[in-house]
Amino acid sequence: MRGQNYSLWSLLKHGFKNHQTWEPAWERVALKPSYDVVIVGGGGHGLATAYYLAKNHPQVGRIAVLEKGYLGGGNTARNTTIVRSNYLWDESAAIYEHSLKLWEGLTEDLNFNVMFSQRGVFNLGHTLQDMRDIERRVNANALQGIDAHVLNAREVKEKIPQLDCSRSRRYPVLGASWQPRAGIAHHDAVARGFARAASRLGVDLIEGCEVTGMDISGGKIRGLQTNLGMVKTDRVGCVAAGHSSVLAKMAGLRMPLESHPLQAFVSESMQRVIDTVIMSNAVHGYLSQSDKGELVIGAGIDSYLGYGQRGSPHVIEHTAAAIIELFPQFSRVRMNRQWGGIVDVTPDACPIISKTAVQGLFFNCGWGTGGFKATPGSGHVFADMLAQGEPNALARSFTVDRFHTGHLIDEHGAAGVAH
Ligand code: FAD
Ligand code: PYC
Repeated sequence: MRGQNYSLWSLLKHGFKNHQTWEPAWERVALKPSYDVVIVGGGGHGLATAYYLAKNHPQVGRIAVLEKGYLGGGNTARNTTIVRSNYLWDESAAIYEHSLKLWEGLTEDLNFNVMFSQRGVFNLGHTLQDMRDIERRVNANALQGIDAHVLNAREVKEKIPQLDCSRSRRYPVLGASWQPRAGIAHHDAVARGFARAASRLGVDLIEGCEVTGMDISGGKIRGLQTNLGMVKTDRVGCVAAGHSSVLAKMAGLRMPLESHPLQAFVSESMQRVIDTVIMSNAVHGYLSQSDKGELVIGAGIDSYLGYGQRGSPHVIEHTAAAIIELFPQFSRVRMNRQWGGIVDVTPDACPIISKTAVQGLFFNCGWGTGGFKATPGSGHVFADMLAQGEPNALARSFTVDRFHTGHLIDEHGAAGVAH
């Protein structure tokens, strides 16, 4: 429990008292009638935004995070926690690498163990075109100062002995890209760590508070309607992942976003067999093993649009087949749970971090299937935007204007999950 201020003695003491004397990690407060800045969405990104805003820009004044459910209960709770920065284009590699560097110091910064484990990520190549794309991306990463390597099939087999690399497979493994500094973190710990740190800096975290409308007049945001009453504010940051289009509509805006289900599932717990993260776009599946011993398995997106957090059974079937293709020995592992989240995908598979036509209203969305890894970086740059009203150098390329100017940043190949 490094970094959490819990000695063994205090764990035993609180454990025997049924946790009744534990201090709450963050303060429960009532919604106030007005704030200087309101962040809509209490997922990892919203909480990170609040934390960096309060920490780096205390002059902005009173900050609230409004969350319709419970903190970190959306995609933050539902994702498979892969963190890496091996994107193709300089703009995205820079923002994800900024995030990865923040991950590397996050436990210390928050004084909360976010269980960031740099166990490496492999992106497998199964065709000559896959291998050409991998080489191109790894070469770009070398120029960007990002640790990435091309491995051939023999080198992959040495590092992942359990992987079936035989040439007779339907999709033989020809090689992989490997980022050693990549890995996984604990999703709940990340949300709680940011929530606790933000609360300690005076941010009001309001759960069960759904934004239902926006007060806009004279082209400016004046306040928000919520199920708990009206809130006056002249600065709003929307960080609502799969529901960004719903919020945009309240302001009369249309974002270039599609909302798709994305599924994952976990197996029963077992001894440690996999100590890294393996992804394959060609067979449509990826996997790691949690600290509890479960195989954490994810799929490509469900192709239809929708807000149901479930997904269709055929995607589960297809993904299970893909995993067995890679690891035939897992065919007898039993699955425990399956779920879906809603991801908001942009036409170029890159996020939108932007002001809008409504003065004082900002959006941070469109992280699609890959936003967990961006949590600290996204919060950091969006906090700058909310404080200064303009994007900082890392966010500048991600404004919504790019869909008018045509300066798209196509990261479909690096998205890691088949779209
Ligand atoms: P969320 O945690 O969804 O936060 C948004 C919050 O806004 C929610 O809590 C929601 O309740 C709230 N909200 C919405 N509307 C309102 C409203 N009107 N009023 C108040 N609150 C509102 N990314 C990776 O980098 N690596 C991965 O391995 C990975 N795996 C994934 C696997 C799955 C199955 C899924 C679904 C996603 C995965 N992702 C992954 C993507 C990642 O989860 C998201 O990009 C990221 O979590 C988005 O963060 P967030 O904090 O914005 O979202
Ligand atoms: O972006 O690396 C990623 C990812 C993995 C699984 C879902 N997204």
